[in-house]
Amino acid sequence: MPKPFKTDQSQKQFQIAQEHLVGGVNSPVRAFKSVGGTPIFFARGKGPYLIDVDGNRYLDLVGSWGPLILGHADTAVLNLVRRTLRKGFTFGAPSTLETQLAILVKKAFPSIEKVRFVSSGTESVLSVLRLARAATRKKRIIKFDGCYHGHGDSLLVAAGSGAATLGLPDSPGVPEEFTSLTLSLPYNDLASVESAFSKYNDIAAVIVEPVAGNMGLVPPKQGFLQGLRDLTSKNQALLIFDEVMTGFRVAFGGAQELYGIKPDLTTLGKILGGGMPVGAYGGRGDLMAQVAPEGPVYQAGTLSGNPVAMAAGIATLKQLADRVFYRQLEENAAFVEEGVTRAIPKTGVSAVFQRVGSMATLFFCPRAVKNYAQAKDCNRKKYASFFWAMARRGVYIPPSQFEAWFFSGALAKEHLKKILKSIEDSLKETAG
Ligand code: KE4
Repeated sequence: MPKPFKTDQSQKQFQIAQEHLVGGVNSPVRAFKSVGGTPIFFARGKGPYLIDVDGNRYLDLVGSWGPLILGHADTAVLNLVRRTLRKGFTFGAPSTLETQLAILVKKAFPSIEKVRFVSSGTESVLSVLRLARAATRKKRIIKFDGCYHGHGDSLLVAAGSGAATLGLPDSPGVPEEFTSLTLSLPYNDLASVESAFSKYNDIAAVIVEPVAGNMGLVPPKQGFLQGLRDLTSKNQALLIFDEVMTGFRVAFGGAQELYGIKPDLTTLGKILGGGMPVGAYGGRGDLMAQVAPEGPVYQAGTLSGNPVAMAAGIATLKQLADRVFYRQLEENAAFVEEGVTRAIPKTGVSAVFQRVGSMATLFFCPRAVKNYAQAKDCNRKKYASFFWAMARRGVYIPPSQFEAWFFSGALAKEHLKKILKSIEDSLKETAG
C-alpha cells in the first residue's frame, strides 16, 4: 500500500483561496469537481516532477494542460527568460524576439504564411473566427461536440474540457443569438458535415481539433480530416485547425504534419509559449492580410508578443525543431501504451487506452471512444477513484475524464516504469 498521502496544506490553502478567488481557482477544471476532494496546490516543479504544498512529489502527466513538453523549469528556457527579463518585461512595441518566434512557427507550419501573436488560445480562436467570417462574408461556423476551443461565447456549445467536466455544455450568459450561428456536429461524422453544407449556404468555416483532446483523447477517423478539407474547399468555406493543444505536440508541425492536411488557418498556444501566456493564429497570406493594420479586421492586445513570453517560446521551439526529440517521445509514450494495454485485462477493469503521439487518455469504458457521446458514457466515478489512486502513488494525471494526458521529454525509462506500475496497481485498486 502506498505511503500515507497528506493533503493538510492543500486543504488549508484551498479554504483561504475560496474566500478570495471564485471557486478558489482561476480555471474551473482545476477545482477537481469531477474527481472530488480538495484541489492539490503545487509549490514547484522541476523536470518530470511536481511537488505540492504538503511535500508530496508526483510524476506530472498534465504539464500544465500541455505547454510543458520539455518538463518543468527547463534550463535553456529559464536561462533565456532570465536574460530577457533583465532587458525589460514588455515594450508595447515591436521587438526582434517576436519576429524570431514567428520564423520558428513558419518553419514548423508551412501552411502559415503570416502569424499574429496573442496571449491565449481563446484569444487566437476568437480572432481567427472573426477573420474567417470577414474573409468569406458568411456567418455560420461548424464545430464538433466535445471539442473545446476556449471560452469565446459562440463556441460554448457542446464544448469539451472544463465545460464538459462541469456538465455545462452551454454556459448561462451567452445569448442564443451568439450561438445560433454555431452548428455543433458529432466528431468523426463526415456525413453530418456533408448534410450541413447541403442545408446551409452561409457556412464561413469548420473549426476542428484535428486530434481531439478535450473529450479525452479521440483520434480522427481515417479520412475524417481529408473529408473536412474537401468539403470546405468545395463549398468556399475555410478549414481551421485548432492546434492549440496538438501544435508542437503530436509533431513539430502539429496534426497537419502528422496527417498531411493543409488547413487555411491554424490556431496555436500552449507549447508555443513554453509555459508563458502565448497564443497565435496564422495561415494563408491572402487571409491574414485582412487583419489590422494591413486590413480592416480588428484585433489587438497589450501584451501580445511581449519579449519575455517570446523568449520562453523561442527557447522551447529551438529544442523541438530538430525533431529527434519526437522520436524519443513517441518511443516512450508507445512503451506506456503497450504496457497499459497489456495490463488492463489482468485488472478486472473495463478500460481502454487511446493515444496519438504524447497525448493519451485512459477511458473507463469497454470499447474505443470515437466521439463525445461515447466519451460521456464512460464510468467517471471509476475515473475519479483511479485519479486518487494514482495521486497516492505519486503520479499526477488530469482531474477529469474529459482531458488528455501529456508525456513530457523529461520522463526517463525509470519514470515510465513507475507510471506503468502505478497504473496497473491503481486499476486493480479501482476494480475492487
Ligand atoms: P486557453 O485560452 O486556455 O489558452 O486555450 C483555449 C483552448 C483552445 N483550443 C484548444 C484545443 C484547447 O485545448 C484550449 C484549452 N485547453 C484547456 C485544457 N483542455 C485549458 C485548460 C483550462 O481550461 O484550464
